[in-house]
Amino acid sequence: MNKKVISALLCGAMVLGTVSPVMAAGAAEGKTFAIVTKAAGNPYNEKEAQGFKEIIEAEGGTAIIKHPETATADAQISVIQSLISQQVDGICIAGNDENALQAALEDAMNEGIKVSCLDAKVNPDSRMTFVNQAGVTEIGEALMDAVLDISGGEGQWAIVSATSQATNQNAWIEAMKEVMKDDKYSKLELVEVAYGDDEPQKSTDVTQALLQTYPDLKVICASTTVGIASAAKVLQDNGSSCKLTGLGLPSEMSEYIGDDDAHSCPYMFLWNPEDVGRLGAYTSIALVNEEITGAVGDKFTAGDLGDYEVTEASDGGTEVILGSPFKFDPSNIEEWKDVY
Ligand code: RAM
Repeated sequence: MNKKVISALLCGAMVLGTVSPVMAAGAAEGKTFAIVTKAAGNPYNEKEAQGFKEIIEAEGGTAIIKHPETATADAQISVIQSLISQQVDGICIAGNDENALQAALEDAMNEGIKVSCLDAKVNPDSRMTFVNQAGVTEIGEALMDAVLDISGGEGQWAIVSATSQATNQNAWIEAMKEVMKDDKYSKLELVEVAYGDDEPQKSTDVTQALLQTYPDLKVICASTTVGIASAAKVLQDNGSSCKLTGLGLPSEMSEYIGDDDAHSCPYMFLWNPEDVGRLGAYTSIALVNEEITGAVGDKFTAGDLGDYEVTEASDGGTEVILGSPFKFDPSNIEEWKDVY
């Protein structure tokens, strides 16, 4: 069939309404899409950016990857300003602060740049939609049940988080606290939330400090991939009786996952960070092509990831949820450690 016949048939089908809004091949053609992560030196951020770039380039666009020097709002503001002057078409950002980026991101949107966020959200006025890795409550439940199970149902536990401003971390911590109100967790005592700022050394230091301050600590839940890898090493090297769970990259955690005393982490959770980046890319493309506006009910197809719908987020803005958290334990860690 020649091209004209195919396009005539497609047009006819569209008029009849029989073709669903599948993104055309080369949907990013001639456009520039930036991803701004939290900070350089975080393998999770690098994987997100890798997934983003892969899709933008496969769709014929130009991808710009920006890893700010530090995980701060200020570092991201200067990156956003330079992307505005470069006149990019889309920005997808993992916010280091919920509100502090608003002026810069509003400037970007006023210039016609389509702004979305992924991983850690910025407030509803600062974004068109948020690509969320998994439901916040679902993550909170998975982590709390792990703490309950690994502690044997009672005792002291602590959280190792990233920065105190990280909206994803704070939302998960709030969700855990909410879940913990249920009677079945009544014998658990959350003694401290420590911040390792997604820096390996600081995460190591705060883990050591927790062990010193709370000699009876039963479980540490590290809700960050950087924090969990550092905490795993401290606990395992010390032969500590305190166990670990949280959110980690299988590639960084395989040597620590096990059911016996020689391993610090019985099991943990995550999702595919490359897929977070891929969905961020598809969302940016759909926004730039004005296939969606980021409003509740908008639908689009994200290549092999499947069909997605924009839904209402708990902060009054909107979000697109990638999927559910996945559990990594001794039975499957070998399979996953080479994947991400
Ligand atoms: C860290 C970052 C990131 C978070 C993961 C789970 O790498 O804080 O934002 O989503 O952990």
